[in-house]
Amino acid sequence: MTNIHLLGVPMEEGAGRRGCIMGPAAYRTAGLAEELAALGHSVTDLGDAQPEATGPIETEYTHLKFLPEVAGWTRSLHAHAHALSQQDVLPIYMGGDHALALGTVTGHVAAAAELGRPQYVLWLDAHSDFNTPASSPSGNIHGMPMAFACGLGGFPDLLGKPLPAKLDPTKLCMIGLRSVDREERDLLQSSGVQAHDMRAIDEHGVARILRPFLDEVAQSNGLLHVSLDVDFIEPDIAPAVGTTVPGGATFREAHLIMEMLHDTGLVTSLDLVELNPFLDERGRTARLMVDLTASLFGRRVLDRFTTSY
Ligand code: EXY
Ligand code: MN
Ligand code: MN
Ligand code: MN
Repeated sequence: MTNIHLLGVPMEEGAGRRGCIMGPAAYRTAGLAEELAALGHSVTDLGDAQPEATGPIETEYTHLKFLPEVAGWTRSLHAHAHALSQQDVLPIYMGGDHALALGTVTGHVAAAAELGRPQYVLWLDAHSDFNTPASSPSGNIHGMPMAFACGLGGFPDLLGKPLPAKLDPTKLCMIGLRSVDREERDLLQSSGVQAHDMRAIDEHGVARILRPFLDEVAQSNGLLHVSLDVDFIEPDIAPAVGTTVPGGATFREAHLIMEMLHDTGLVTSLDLVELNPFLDERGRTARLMVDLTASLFGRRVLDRFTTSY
């Protein structure tokens, strides 16, 4: 039994189009809390987080969009994540766009450093979200959170203080990549991120890619934050996302990852991001994300007697 705390993050300013603000409500409507409780977990819905108020944020990179708003969310979520990691709970951040990881990941990394335990991150995404302000082609900050968490240069003062601890890029494993900008790719490779593109899944399967990473987390007594972007999944079955890229993970590949994560018992925090309910088809993407989360928390595929999509 896990003590799960749900925190809604109704933010959309990091993304290039509107709609992710409705994500937390869609997870509640799709029954996330009820599904997790039915698996025997204790579930507390903390309601929605609020951004801190900030003044203007200075930067030489004038193409960065919604800087004060994103900074306000980053400060708030960093504090929430840091505080939640000091309780005996497993937080699920119901996004909201992927810029929320600027706060959640840095908050968990800071808390892990205080504990003296290594923090690992599993990034399930079509994109590596490893742009810096200088490399970003769009100015959309949801394309940058992992570069920020790893301490790459050029970022304005989003956190309101220096990063308390940097994420070690060699402890960051990305799976599902199929849209990486040119300069972003160079940054990824020079940083030593464990990056796996869709071709790696095609050639080896998800189990062979994931298992060595999970073994590494276990052997080093690490903490594991998982960040699941809707666009990791094939858009034919998960259309409710503003950044669809064809050739994503199949239903079974995504579930297998969740099932393997459950078996290890290593996951200590989770982001569910980029769900844009405005783009959904009768709630099917929200329900798929709930089902994947349920697999991560112990639901077995053979226990599913209905297919509602
Ligand atoms: N790499 C592109 C950019 O930086 O604009 C696209 C980023 C999309 C990010 C989505 C959420 O994963
Ligand atoms: Mn993303
Ligand atoms: Mn602290
Ligand atoms: Mn993405």
